[in-house]
Amino acid sequence: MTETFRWFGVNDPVTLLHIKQAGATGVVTALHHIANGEIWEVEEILKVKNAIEAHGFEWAFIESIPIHENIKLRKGDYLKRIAHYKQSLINVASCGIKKVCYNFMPVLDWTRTQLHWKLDDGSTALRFDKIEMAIFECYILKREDANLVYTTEVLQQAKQRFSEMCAKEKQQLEDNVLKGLPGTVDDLSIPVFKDMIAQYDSLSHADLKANLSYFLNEVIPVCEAHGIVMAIHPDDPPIDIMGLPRIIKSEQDLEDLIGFIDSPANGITFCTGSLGANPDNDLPKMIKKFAKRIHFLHLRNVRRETNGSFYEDNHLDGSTDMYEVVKAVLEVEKERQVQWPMRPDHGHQMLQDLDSNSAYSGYTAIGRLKGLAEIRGLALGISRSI
Ligand code: DNO
Ligand code: MN
Repeated sequence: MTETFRWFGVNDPVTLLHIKQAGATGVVTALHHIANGEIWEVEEILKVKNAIEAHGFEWAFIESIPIHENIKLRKGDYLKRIAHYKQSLINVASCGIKKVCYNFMPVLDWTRTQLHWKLDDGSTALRFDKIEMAIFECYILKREDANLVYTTEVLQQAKQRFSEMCAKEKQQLEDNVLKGLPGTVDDLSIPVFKDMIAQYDSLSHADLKANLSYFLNEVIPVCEAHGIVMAIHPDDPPIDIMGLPRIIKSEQDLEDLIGFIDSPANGITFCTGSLGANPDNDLPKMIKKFAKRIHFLHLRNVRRETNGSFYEDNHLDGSTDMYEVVKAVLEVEKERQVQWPMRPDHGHQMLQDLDSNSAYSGYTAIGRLKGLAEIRGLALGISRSI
């Protein structure tokens, strides 16, 4: 594995020098200032690339070139948006960056109900609480069919807890759910959000998969011509929420994905946090199975609770056996003579990072540095014994 770190650009309080001190050799970033669906111009790409390389880093992966909603919906000006996407791919390749992460999650990127959930040691973690999600859907979004999705038990608990929440807590929950990553969905209000969701009303899982397949059949030939690989990020959490179809959650979904177009360029970002929240996913087995199509690794651990809630645990703790994951990765790498770029996805907010909330949720320096260091040690130990 090569060690990388996500950087959100010049406005990120976690600077390139901080990343250097964490020991990473690669940086993962995007043109966060370009609106979704617009073309990434060469000049803009080079500015970011030069800043990264001036610090002695490689721009190891683009995360992400986002997919415009009209492409996911295959409606409106989607053909223009696909043409823009192709041009962005050609432009990044001409700058020498040929690895591109993306996701196909409708409306939102990852979704959590708590962004600062307090752990016993005083650090904080991202958390997805099923009851709070039900509260959001039933009482904040007021989605009519929400009560068809949740069990009676969950709905009863949601009703009870909602009745105990003060206005500030309700507002906090709304903010937490709507807070997408920078450059994805900013300043979203409930009415706008409801309209965005409503566009997916008649779209089934099969329809969304067909739209992903259509998109890939358009862009993968361009990738092949320019030596680019694409790597889809799985849905997070790996369940349907707010009535939106989620289509990259399981082993079967990944099999479907690679069947859409048979090319090494049609690849996967193997995120152990996202896939690990689904108890049916056997991660070491999936790493071996999809070895040929994995181009990028996100390593983090979630602790699954009963009823589908989970929180982000330390990288080596939680419901995923990180030893088995890293062992599978290193065995595949050895066999295939490859080195996958890896980043310690999210981390806890801890130590001095608790004094400020300026970093992006999940992307404070110290927690990720700790995760990276733990994984580095684990990998070293395993690599000496296989
Ligand atoms: C969650 C994160 C995601 C990821 C994007 C990629 O696991 O890694 O926010 O960055 O979904 O498009
Ligand atoms: Mn991830």
